[in-house]
Amino acid sequence: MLLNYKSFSMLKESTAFTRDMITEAKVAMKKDSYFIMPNVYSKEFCEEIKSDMDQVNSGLGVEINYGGTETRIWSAQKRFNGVKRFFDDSNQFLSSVINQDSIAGTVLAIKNNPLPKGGQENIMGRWHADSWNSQEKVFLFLSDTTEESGPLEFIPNTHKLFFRLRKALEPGFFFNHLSVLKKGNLRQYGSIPDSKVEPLFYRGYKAKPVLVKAGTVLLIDTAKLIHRARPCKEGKRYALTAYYRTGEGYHDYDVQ
Ligand SMILES: O=C(O)CCC(=O)C(=O)O
Ligand SMILES: [Fe+2]
Repeated sequence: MLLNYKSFSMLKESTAFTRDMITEAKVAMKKDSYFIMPNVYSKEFCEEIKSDMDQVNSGLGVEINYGGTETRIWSAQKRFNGVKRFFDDSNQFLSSVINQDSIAGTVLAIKNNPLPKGGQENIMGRWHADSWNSQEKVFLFLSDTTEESGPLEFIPNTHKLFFRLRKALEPGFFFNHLSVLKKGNLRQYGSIPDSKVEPLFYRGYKAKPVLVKAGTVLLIDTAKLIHRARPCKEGKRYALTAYYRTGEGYHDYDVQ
């Protein structure tokens, strides 16, 4: 009880997250490794950040991928007021949920336009888990997501220890066992081949695309749950991601 009171009292009046959200998030993270919260931020708040993002197309900490269809703006909390507020809220929220003082290493502001038609190279090989040890991310979806807009999707129940241990032993799933033997290092696959993920769907696992309205927040342990950004085919996708438990300086830039 004392611990709970302490974590509640860390919340300032102004935060977007309620005590009930924290209580429920604690339970959900232990059980499912994710928690979705609709209507945390207003449409106006999201629109302001989107128009800020539209002003930035290049410079320090800005990456353009997928033939110009994706813009990644790193350390966005240092650039935009709205993102700074999300960063502060998210830090307080996550600190309370995991009972550990936490500050996001960076906030990524990401924007996707539809991929050029044809070409499979940007479609396959997207499934992955971020690392072995827990790594929380807090997403704020700034635009409504649809099946076609390239939503984040993940496979529930792949966070369970039994599943992960079994798959760690399966050659070519998380690890390339041949290279482990040869080089003696446990190199994790940057991606899990689609051919290894598809059989999961025949065995009862189901991908869950995060289809939500703008203003929804998702807390997820992306180290544990297998996930991907589904390719964007239609519409625009804007989102923020606060990264926790990342290495020192990971995609953190000294922008003004
Ligand atoms: O952008 C996304 O929807 C997912 C990206 C991803 O893999 C991650 O944030 O870990
Ligand atoms: Fe990831």
